[in-house]
Amino acid sequence: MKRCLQIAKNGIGTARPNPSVGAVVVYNDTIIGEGFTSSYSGKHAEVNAIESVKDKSLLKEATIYVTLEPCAHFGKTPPCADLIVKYQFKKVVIGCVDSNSLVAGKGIERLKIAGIEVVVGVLEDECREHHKRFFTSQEKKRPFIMLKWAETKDGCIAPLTKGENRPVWISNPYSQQLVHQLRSKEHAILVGTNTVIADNPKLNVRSWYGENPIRIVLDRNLRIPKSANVFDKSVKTIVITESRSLKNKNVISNNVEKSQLIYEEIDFTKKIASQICEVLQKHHIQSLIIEGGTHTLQTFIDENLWDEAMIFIGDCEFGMGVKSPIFNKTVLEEKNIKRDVLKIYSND
Ligand code: AOF
Ligand code: ZN
Repeated sequence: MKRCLQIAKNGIGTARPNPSVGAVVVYNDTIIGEGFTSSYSGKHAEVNAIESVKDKSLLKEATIYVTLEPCAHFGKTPPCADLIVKYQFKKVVIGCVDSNSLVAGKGIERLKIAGIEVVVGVLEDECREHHKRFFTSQEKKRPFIMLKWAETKDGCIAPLTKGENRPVWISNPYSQQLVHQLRSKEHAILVGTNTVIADNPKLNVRSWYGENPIRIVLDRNLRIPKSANVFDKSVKTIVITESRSLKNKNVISNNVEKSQLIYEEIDFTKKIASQICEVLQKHHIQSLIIEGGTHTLQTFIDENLWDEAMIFIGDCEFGMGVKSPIFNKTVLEEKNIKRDVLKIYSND
């Protein structure tokens, strides 16, 4: 199962919104095949693992290990459980159950009915952690949300003065690379209007390899200039705005699938994080990294819509500056939910 988790990492960022599953075929204590989920709408991990086995006659005596319950439905591909039954595997070892209602135990049931020995729950926590983006979107009907910011030793996220000096680099070059690695794993990246106007970020993956996330920008009054990097059309950008401003500017969003620039309307007078989550769910966006600014991050914290936070803490001090977001301790305690807050210091 550890090997399954290792190879499953290869599909993060490409399999989505499918979970990147890892599968390993073992015969006589030897790995004879392995595979992970192909790019979206492609083959599932089990299919790739089985196809990689040269001598299919060995499968009758083999065990297949998978991080996620084999599927039982006809989606973009036929059921993996049927394929495992067809080859009469001896045993199937599963990391965790698939919470997709189309599967949810039906894959396990099908294998058992066919007389195959099934073991469920091997490295279950690690497998659920690996599939956290998929599980969050299936179970909470919203994307997995990672908060990310850099702050100074005195708890500032940005200097007070805007303009020429921005963006100000708080953390070190290694953390910049880590941020780009994080971006390559997440499906979308979100920032608020002020961050776009002050920093003109590209929000893409540069110091790492992998796919660029879809850019989500909040722009209530359509204040972001058309020349901003987020509108360079190199990556899909979704602008979250207010219907009033959309009507005023006469912007039409059509052909949503193909368009590189999409406008979505929400009501900014109500809680906005939950509305943003609904928009992202509609676009099948499975995970989101929020990179600021303070106000945007704080909105998601206050509405309790986040899963992990990564905070880079630099060596410098701003004295006067924009304060970084604050976690609401009572929400954490009341909800008793496992929250991951990772602090990374400049000299780490
Ligand atoms: C597996 N193995 O490698 C993955 C599974 O539309 P489809 O056919 O691609 O099915 C997508 C669903 O299948 C997905 O929502 C999840 O429940 C499961 N993913 N299952 O047996 C895999 N990626
Ligand atoms: Zn499958």
